[in-house]
Amino acid sequence: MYAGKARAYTNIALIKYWGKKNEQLILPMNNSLSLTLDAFYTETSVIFDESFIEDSFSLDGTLQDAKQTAKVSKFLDLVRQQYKFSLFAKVESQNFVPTAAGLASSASGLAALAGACSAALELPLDETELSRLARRGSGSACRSIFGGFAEWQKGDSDQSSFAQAIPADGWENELAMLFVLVDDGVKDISSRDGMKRTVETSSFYSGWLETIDADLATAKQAIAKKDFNKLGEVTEANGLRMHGTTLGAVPPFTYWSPESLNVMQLVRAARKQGLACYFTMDAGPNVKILVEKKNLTALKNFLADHLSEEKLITAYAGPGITLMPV
Ligand code: 2P0
Repeated sequence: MYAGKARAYTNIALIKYWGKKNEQLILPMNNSLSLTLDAFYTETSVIFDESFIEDSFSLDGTLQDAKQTAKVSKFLDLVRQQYKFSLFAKVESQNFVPTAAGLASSASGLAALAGACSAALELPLDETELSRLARRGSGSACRSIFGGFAEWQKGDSDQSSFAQAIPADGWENELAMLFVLVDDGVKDISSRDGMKRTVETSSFYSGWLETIDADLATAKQAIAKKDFNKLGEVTEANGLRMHGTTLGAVPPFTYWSPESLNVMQLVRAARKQGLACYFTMDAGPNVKILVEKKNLTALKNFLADHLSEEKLITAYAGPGITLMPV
């Protein structure tokens, strides 16, 4: 029997990953930059054993169906193939999210799975290699190997595409991210499908690629200088540009709901009152607001006049992946 367990935290991109140049290897079109957060994480244990006749996967104590298990098996197949191993596995995952608000993340999930596999099989992986392995499960997972800020270097091969930490001299601990949960009845388009459709059909996608390097450079400069407004401005602009590409896709789509737009307007209104805060969004209607810790209470007070408090979840910078006792 080979057993391992890991905990990985989710991350939110400030400069987004949007589009693959190689779907099988999950090589992205552009570099991305994220902040790992403490509020949402996944713990996953993996046991490989001769007695198992197939892979099984349970999430939050519930055994998953064939479709859900197939996604996990696909990753396990990769590990088995890469490390010349043939046993089936029992995978047990627990998502720790403050509410059942659809915030479960493939980043924390696949990073934890990669970590648990590497622990179980005692693979001698350093952080770079673990990041590469997690990337094969889900692109954004490669950034969750690291705490604080991380940049995913797109690379041009399996070998050269991985994330690395961006040291910020502890500045990340002065920041907060406020999640605003937005109810939405619309059926999701997964980020995987959404980015694929955008790359293949959006006439705006070339504009995304033309501006990404400048955004990334601005974000890294802002981190180096601990310049919150500069980081916030480029975060907000880059997120909007990513979402802009979806409107040029065929057929067009958007992850925004009317309530998302309301929250964006509230952030702009807060800024007009002198409160420095900036929004970003991912492949869903929730809005995340980047704010300095010292202004968090003021921001919450401002939002309280417009939103119910249950819609808000506060997150701070989180740590990198940790291996745990089984
Ligand atoms: C990001 N997203 O940088 C971007 C912004 C969503 C919007 O990475 O296909 O689940 O597994 O590589 O990592 C979500 O995409 O996609 C994502 P796959 P993933 O955070």
